[in-house]
Amino acid sequence: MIQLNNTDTIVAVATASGTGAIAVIRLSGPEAITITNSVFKGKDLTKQASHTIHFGTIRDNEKVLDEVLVSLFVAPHSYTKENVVEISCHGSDYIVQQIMQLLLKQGARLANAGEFTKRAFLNGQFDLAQAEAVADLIASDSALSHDVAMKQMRGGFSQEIKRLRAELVHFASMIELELDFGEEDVEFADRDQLRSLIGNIQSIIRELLMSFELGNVIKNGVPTVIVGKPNAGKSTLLNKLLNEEKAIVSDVPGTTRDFIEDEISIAGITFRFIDTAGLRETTDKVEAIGVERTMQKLSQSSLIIYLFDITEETPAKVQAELERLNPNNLPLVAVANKIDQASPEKLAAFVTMEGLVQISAAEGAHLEDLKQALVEKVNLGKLDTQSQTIVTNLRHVDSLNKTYAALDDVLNGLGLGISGDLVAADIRRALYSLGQITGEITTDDLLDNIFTKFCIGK
Ligand SMILES: Nc1nc2c(ncn2[C@@H]2O[C@H](COP(=O)(O)OP(=O)(O)OP(=O)(O)O)[C@@H](O)[C@H]2O)c(=O)[nH]1
Ligand SMILES: [Mg+2]
Repeated sequence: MIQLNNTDTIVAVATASGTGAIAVIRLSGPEAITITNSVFKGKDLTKQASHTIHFGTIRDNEKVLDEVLVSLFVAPHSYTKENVVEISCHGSDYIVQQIMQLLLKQGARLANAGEFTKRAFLNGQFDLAQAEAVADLIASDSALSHDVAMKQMRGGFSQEIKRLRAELVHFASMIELELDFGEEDVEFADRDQLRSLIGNIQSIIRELLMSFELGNVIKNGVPTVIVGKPNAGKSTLLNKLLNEEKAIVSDVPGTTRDFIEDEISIAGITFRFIDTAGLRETTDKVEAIGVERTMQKLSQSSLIIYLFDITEETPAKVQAELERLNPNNLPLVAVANKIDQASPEKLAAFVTMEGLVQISAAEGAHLEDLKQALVEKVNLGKLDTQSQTIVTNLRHVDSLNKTYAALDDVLNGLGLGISGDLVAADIRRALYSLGQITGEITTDDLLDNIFTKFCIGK
């Protein structure tokens, strides 16, 4: 474990900047309480019990800067396991800056991004995967991403990894014990058991890796591209979905030339909608680039909305266009637009088209049907975020892949009957990769990489 330089007392504003009712300034470190006490007029904070709140004023010499509430958390009963103080002051940037400067003058130093959480990890408050989940939790913006981050923070994922690791450690030590006996031909580690354990672990890893695709959707949203011919009403639909005049709408075909995108949450799932340039043959240079980009986006998206003007099409033409645009059968929802202008005969002609959603984007009619169809296509309905472990972190994916490959080497080695020390080395390699997920194995670079992605004050 990395040795902690915990002589510093760090300080940061924990709330977002800008004017608010209240701002919170947070300190952590051995001097957190004494430094605060030196600028606080009220009770003597150094003599108060942990988990108490105290009213008083913050003073720069005799000048009162603000009336505040100070919350005390005495080591080790705090987030970082160090002394922690939270000063709740009035939420003016000016007051916050004045108090910050005062605390810095008294010997605190500005915290780096993620430094509070890094200290919490280094002091054993939680493991690395849990620490990373804190960042995910702060960034979560839908019910599902919140569920998954919360579960990871509470240790669900870590437990699974630690369990696998413990079983492997057992075998590694048995094999290493054999080595101690040198010439005597002893086998403490039952090779068949080892093989079946590795098979088990590999199948669990495969499952975890498969969950990443889903985890990614939950964390980053479902990229959903809206495509169709010019003037179909794509930009109108985007605006209606977002409830905002985000894209330019006009009756001139070829209005949209670049993507316009934004996200909303539907039934707890984040959808990232991308409006694109209408698809047609064109001699306009700029529009042609737009069309090319639409085709690119189409192939990169997880979900496609194909929108057409019902007054201009027949079912056969639409079907042909769908086959041309989506040869690989990506998840697609076909949507007929402008039903407010369609004749009854026209509407009747399309009723048999399977899975077709009919809307009027301009009037905002039947958008609920469209939303429902989108949610069904993503098919997260049966996802159980409470009991299923879902991987959302690219770093974890990388470690799981490395573990898997090392376990393959163990199996190959066993098949070839190679010597125990080589088998043990491959097992150790698998253990190393697994240990990186929860932080049993860490390096300074790894930690820096993770925690600098946090916001300051967390
Ligand atoms: N009657 C009717 N008109 C609509 C509807 N949806 C869109 N329109 C009109 O159709 C025209 C084109 O709409 P846009 O949203 O700009 O179409 P687009 O698909 O983004 O077009 P490009 O950006 O050129 O590819 C505009 O005049 C809209 O007002 C609808 O449901 N009903
Ligand atoms: Mg448009």
